[in-house]
Amino acid sequence: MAETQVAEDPKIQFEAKDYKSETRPIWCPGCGDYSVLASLYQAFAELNIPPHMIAVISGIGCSSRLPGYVATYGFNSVHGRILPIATGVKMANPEITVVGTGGDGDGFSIGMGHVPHAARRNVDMTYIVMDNEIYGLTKGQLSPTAHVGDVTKTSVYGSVERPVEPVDMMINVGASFVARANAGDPKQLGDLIVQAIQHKGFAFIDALSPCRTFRGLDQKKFINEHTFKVEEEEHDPSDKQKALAIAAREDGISTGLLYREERPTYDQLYDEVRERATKDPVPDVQDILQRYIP
Ligand SMILES: Cc1ncc(C[n+]2csc(CCOP(=O)(O)OP(=O)(O)O)c2C)c(N)n1
Ligand code: SF4
Repeated sequence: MAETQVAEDPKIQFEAKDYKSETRPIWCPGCGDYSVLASLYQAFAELNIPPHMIAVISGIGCSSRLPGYVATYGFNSVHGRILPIATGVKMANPEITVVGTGGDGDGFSIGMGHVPHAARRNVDMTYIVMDNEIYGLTKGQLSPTAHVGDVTKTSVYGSVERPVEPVDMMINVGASFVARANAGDPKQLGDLIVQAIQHKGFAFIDALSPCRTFRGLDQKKFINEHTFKVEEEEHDPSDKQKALAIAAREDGISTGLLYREERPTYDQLYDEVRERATKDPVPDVQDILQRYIP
C-alpha cells in the first residue's frame, strides 16, 4: 500500500505558504472557508508533502473554489462529482495524496449517490465538506443539511425536511475515518486533516463552516457556543456504537475524531486482483468466440 508521500529530500521542509497559489480567494469576508483553506495549508506543511504529490478535487460551489487556491494539482469538476473523479485519480496513481473539498449541497444533494460507494470501497482519500447548511454560490437555497424550520430563499415559511446528518450517515455507509470540526478552530481542524491524510482509507471531515452572507453572524455564534470536543470526554473512536451515540447527542455538537477503523483500501485490494489476474494465462479470443458459435 502506498505511504503518504513526504519530501524526497529530507532537507526540504515545506511551509504553509508553499501551498498557496497565486490566485487570491474571493470568498466573502467572514466566510468559514478561509479557515478551512488555512488549515489545509498547515496540514500539508506539517506532513511535508511535496505539492506535486497532492491532488485537490472539487465540485461546484463557493467551497469548491478551493483547488484554485492551492499550488498543487487540482480539478474543479462539475457539481456533485468530486468522489468519482477523486477515485479515478487515486486508482491511476495511488502515490498521490488525494483530497476532495466541497459543499454540503455538492456532496449530500446532487452528489449523494456517490458518497456511500466511495466510503464502502474505502478509497484512500480525504473528503472535507465545508458544511454551511445552505447553497452559498447560488445565493441561499435550502441545503440537505439545513434544519427543520430554517428559513432560506426556497423555504420562506421554514424547512419541513428532516436534515441529512453527515457524520452519522458517513459512519453508517462505511467511511473508515469520520470527524467533525469547527472551521473556526484551525488548530483542531488542521490536526484532524493531518490525521485524515495519514489514515489509510476513506477519511471524512464535516467542517462546520459558516456562510456569513446567507446565514448571517448567528451561524458562527451558534457553532462556537454549541460545539464540544470529544477528546474532553475520553471518547474511544474504535467503538462504532459510541461514535454514533456521541454524534447524535442533543446537548451539544461533538467535534474531533468520532470514528476510525483500519481495513484494506480500494487501491490495495485492486493491486491484489491485478496481481492474480496477471498470473492467469491470457485467454485466446478465438477460443472464447468458438464457444458461442454453433
Ligand atoms: C448540474 C448542476 N446543477 C446545479 C448547479 C447550480 N449550483 C452550483 S453550486 C450549487 C450549490 C452550492 O452549494 P454547496 O455545494 O452547499 O456549496 P457552497 O456554495 O455553499 O459552498 C448549485 C445548486 C450546477 N452548477 N450544476
Ligand atoms: S456566499 Fe457564503 S459560502 Fe459563499 S463565499 Fe460568501 S460567505 Fe462563503
